[in-house]
Amino acid sequence: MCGIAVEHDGENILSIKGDADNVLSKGNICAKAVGLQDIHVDPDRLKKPIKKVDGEWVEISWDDAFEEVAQQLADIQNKYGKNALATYYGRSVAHNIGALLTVHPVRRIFGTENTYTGSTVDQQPHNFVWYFMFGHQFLSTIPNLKNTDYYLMLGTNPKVSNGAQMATGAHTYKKLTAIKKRGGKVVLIDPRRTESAKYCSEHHFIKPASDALFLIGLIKTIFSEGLADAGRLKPHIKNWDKLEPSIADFKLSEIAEATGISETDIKRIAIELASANSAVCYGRTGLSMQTFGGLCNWLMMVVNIITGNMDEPGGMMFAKPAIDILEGIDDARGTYDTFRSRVSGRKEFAQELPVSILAEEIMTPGEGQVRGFFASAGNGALSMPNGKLFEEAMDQLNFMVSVDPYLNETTRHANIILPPVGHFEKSHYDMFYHTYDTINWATYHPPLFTPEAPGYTDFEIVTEVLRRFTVKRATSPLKKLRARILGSLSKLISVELILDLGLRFGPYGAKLNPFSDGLSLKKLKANPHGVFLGEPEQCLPERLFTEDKKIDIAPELIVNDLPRLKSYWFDGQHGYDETEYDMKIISRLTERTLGWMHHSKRLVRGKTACTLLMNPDDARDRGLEDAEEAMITSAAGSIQAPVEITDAMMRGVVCLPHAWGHNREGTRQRVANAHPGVSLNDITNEKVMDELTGNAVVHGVPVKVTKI
Ligand SMILES: Nc1nc2c(c(=O)[nH]1)N[C@H]1C(S)=C(S)[C@@H](COP(=O)(O)OP(=O)(O)OC[C@H]3O[C@@H](n4cnc5c(=O)[nH]c(N)nc54)[C@H](O)[C@@H]3O)O[C@H]1N2
Ligand SMILES: Nc1nc2c(c(=O)[nH]1)N[C@H]1C(S)=C(S)[C@@H](COP(=O)(O)OP(=O)(O)OC[C@H]3O[C@@H](n4cnc5c(=O)[nH]c(N)nc54)[C@H](O)[C@@H]3O)O[C@H]1N2
Ligand SMILES: [Mo]
Repeated sequence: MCGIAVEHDGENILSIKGDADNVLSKGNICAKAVGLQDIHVDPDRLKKPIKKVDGEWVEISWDDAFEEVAQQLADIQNKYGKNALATYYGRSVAHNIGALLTVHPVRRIFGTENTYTGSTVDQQPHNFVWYFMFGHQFLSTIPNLKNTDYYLMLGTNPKVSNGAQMATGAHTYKKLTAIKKRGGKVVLIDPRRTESAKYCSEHHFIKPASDALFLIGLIKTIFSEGLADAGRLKPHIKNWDKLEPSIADFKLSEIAEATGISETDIKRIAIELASANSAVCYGRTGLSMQTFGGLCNWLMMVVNIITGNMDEPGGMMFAKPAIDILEGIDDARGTYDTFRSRVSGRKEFAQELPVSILAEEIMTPGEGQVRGFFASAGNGALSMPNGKLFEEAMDQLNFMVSVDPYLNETTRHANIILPPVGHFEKSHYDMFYHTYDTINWATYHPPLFTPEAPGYTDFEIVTEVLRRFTVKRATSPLKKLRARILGSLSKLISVELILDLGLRFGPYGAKLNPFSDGLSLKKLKANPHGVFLGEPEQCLPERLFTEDKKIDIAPELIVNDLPRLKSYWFDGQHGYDETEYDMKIISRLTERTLGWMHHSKRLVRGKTACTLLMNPDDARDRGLEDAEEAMITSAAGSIQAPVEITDAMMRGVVCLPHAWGHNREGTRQRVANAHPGVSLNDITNEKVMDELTGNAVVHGVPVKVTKI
């Protein structure tokens, strides 16, 4: 979302710099922005549809491609039923307006229960908790770092990630420094002393997956010290009396032992946080992609609420985006357990099933078996737990289409790849991420270059497939005619039309008044650096989506997961053999790049990013030297990576970046393949998930590490 200034000569990009006048980012950018230049000119980026014929890829016309994709997908549903077709979107949908706008129609028109996204290897436990506490899965809490006096963060590494669920305009670490400068405190809880630690006041190692216990320790202390006070929100909270009893069984001494953080520190942090003028407790993927993702996210909300920091400056606040997607679509609020998966009976959340079960849905015969696959914007082979199994599964499909600009580890399993135009060849408005705004603002970017003809955006590709699919699925000539007419009419709907209407009828909109100064697409076009719409403002209880307009501080379903936490940590019910697997592996992001940007030469050059971080004592015990290749084995398999010895790792925990492993045959990505690394998800376990939410567990996977 950072504003970038692209200097070009009409065809070639000459430079990419931070846009100093951008309302949000004020000139800050990270390396990834600059890397876009390489992606733009990468000869491996696909420009035309390709089809696999006898194992070879051949270019085909767009018309043939659309026709065949629509026919194949329709045939599968005609023959085997709706659920025989699965859909999947990865992360490149999130900052991609055209792709994003296809999610809803794809769900409606394909109508399959086999709907999957990268959310369930990511942030879904946040959405789950917001749904049960606030009544809407996207009523997202955003840390108001600008005004806070005390920032407790767990399982997030903002120096590298820029903070994740807060649209921050890069250089988030500057905000940490600013908190300290004004006399505040920043506390980091992470099994690794990360790149962010040096911008914090203190860092504590924590044993992977024990954060829920740590948070319970804080909550118990806040109550026992008489510091629990929800302030202004008190009358709008229900089930307050159920909270303390639900955690009564957990003892501080046992929590200290399990987490590795002393009782004194837990108590001190709790008292400091609760006594600060303003404070905020935030955690991201280290908390959501672990065994207790749901509990962690609930307990974080509880900490913020009982210290009076929910919907308060310096605490958790809420964005008020120019296009309010929360008000737009009613069924986007969330749903739970309205259907279950065929093979293992997993519950849906928000009309999605956990991506971890996709392989079994493809590989298990029987009625409703997945045979067709529509995939877009994700490289699941590297990003899903047990990606190797997922690759085997994709090979068993009758038909797979990928909407993706690259022939990579995932799309190589497709029958047809439909590549959207480049990132500078389509317009952009960050519809989804504005719900995570740290300031309220809006910006629109027109396309910079004209694509090679014909050149279709994600939106145009997917809507065309849907149009033809609908005609092919229609069961009578009359229905076909209707589908054709509706299809033609739907061509009048463009991304720009949706944006203009969304902006005009949003909270800052001009409506249809030509004299209004309110927002419209025209106004955004006239303000290329963005339009500032104000600091976050208090909005509760009005903004709550619960029927009774109350926050449920102890949702029964979530509270009922506490016995699992207890038996995992205190009764040895963790489901793996500790003598065999004596270490835990966690992930890290790569600072300069991310998955699909491994195609950028300037981002991947230099020494390999794909090293196994290990504590010196653990290395010595195993006779491992720095830079030596080690074998890492889990219940799912083995990989090898060079060891990087560092006391930044907690004992018993090792760390590898994810999204690497460009060592598969049959891809077309010379830059990435020249810097392969290994895929951590070759050894993560798709069978282990957060039982409450169904989210994948990629942090804290039990492994053994041995000398080769
Ligand atoms: N450069 C770069 N930036 C990115 C991305 C990228 O790939 N590269 N990806 C983007 C995306 S899609 C996302 S979702 C965000 C993610 O943003 P963040 O969540 O901030 O990402 P991570 O750096 O993975 O932070 C997770 C942290 O959790 C820690 N951790 C692991 N297990 C545990 C545990 O059990 N307890 C605790 N307390 N900590 C644990 C890890 O050591 C790590 O430091 O980043 C975004 N930004
Ligand atoms: N072990 C482990 N696993 C993880 C994580 C972890 O920390 N550790 N992190 C998880 C998280 S937070 C995330 S978000 C996922 C990320 O995993 P993925 O969602 O798989 O993300 P990428 O690997 O970046 O793949 C993005 C895909 O989008 C394609 N693409 C790029 N631009 C466009 C476009 O404009 N349109 C379309 N249609 N496609 C495009 C790329 O070619 C690529 O195929 O991984 C998850 N998996
Ligand atoms: Mo993510």
